Formats: sequence, C-alpha cells, structure tokens
Amino acid sequence: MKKGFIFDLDGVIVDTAKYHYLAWKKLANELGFEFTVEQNELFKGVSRKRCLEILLDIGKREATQEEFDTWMVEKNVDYLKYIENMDASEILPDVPKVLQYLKENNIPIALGSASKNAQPILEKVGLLPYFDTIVDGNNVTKAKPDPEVFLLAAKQLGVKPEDCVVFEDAVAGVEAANAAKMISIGIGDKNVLTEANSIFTDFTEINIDFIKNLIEN
Ligand code: B16
Ligand code: MG
Repeated sequence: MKKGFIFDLDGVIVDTAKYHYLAWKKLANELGFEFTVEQNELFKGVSRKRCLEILLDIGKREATQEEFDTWMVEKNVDYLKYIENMDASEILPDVPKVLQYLKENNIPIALGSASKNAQPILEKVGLLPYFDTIVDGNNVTKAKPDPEVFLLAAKQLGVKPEDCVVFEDAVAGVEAANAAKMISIGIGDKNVLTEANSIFTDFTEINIDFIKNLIEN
C-alpha cells in the first residue's frame, strides 16, 4: 500500500499571504477603498479570480470585463515584484525536516496549490527538487473546496486518493482534501480548521513518529 503526501503552498510551505495582501491592498487603495489584514483571511486558498470578486464586493465596486481582467493582471504584476527576492529563509519552520524524511523513505510528494505562481516560488526557496509533481492553479478548472487539485495530484503520483495525506492551512483546502477522501492535516488555528483529521499550529509541532505512523498505517 503506497502512500502519497500532498502539500499546499501558501500558509503551509511559505507565508506568501503577506505578499498577496500587499498587492491586493495596493489595488484596493488605487480603487479608493481600504483592505484590511483581517479581510485578507478570506483570500487564503482562494483563486485569484475569486479574490478579485470578493475585493470588489468589499469595496462595493462594479467592473467591466475589461477592467476586471486589467486588475487581475495588475495585482499579479505587483505580487511578482514582492516575491521576486524570496529565498530559503522564507520556508516555514521544520518543513524541510518533513520533506527530507519523506524523500529518504521514497514517499512520493506533490504540491496541490491554487496559485498559478507555485513553481517559481518553489524554485526560489530551493524546494522544487523534493516534488515529484506539481498541481496548481494552471492545471485545474475547479477551485478548492472542489477536490480536483488533490485528485489530480494523487493520479500523477500514482497513489489512490484514500492513501494520500494532505497538509492544508485553508478551510476550503481541508474541505477539498476531505471531499477527495484523503487524510487531512490542518496547519494553523485549531478553532478554524475543525474539519481536519489532525491539526497542528505549524510543522514544529509535528514529530517524525507522527509522519512515520501516517506512512505505515
Ligand atoms: P496566484 P495556496 C493560494 O495559494 C493563496 O492562498 C491565495 O491567497 C491565492 O489567491 C491563490 O493561491 C492564487 O494565487 O494569484 O499566485 O495564482 O494556499 O492554494 O497555495
Ligand atoms: Mg494555503
């Protein structure tokens, strides 16, 4: 029985939420309204298109299709500037410890992210070689909580969905993993990620025996 491990990107491997926030805030300010850190919570794990729809709701702004498309591009251009200088120091604590253990034990590893910028980010922080496959916003048509991203990752790893373990920081991501019948591990707030099979604040709380147990059982 072969196991597969699937990692979300933003909020699990790196904290890019702060850069997404700065780029969305700049756009909101240009459009004449405020966008708070608290409101940015709504954007975690959510596709770029859906984020802009929510942002325009917050600012009570209408947009023509042309404006919508322009703002999507503008936000991403700004976001790319923020992530340009990312390096290994931005990897969240103890993530490499888990990836290294999985690699040493020949466990297939996938990325399952909503981001269309996932691959360059993994490259910048130096973690790309750990991943056997990357499924991201470029490969799926349905956003989390739809299980498409994780089911495709399992398929590409050659592992049955029920033998996959997913690490996720977003409620929609945990729902997607559960809908795919995978083992969901929530990374973040225990009061928020209540649907996850197990929840940890971050990877420093996860010991290798826990990972070993997931592989063997
Ligand atoms: P992009 P994840 C998600 O990453 C972010 O949490 C979310 O805030 C963002 O809107 C989404 O990626 C799309 O990102 O604009 O780079 O395509 O958590 O699914 O790794
Ligand atoms: Mg995330």
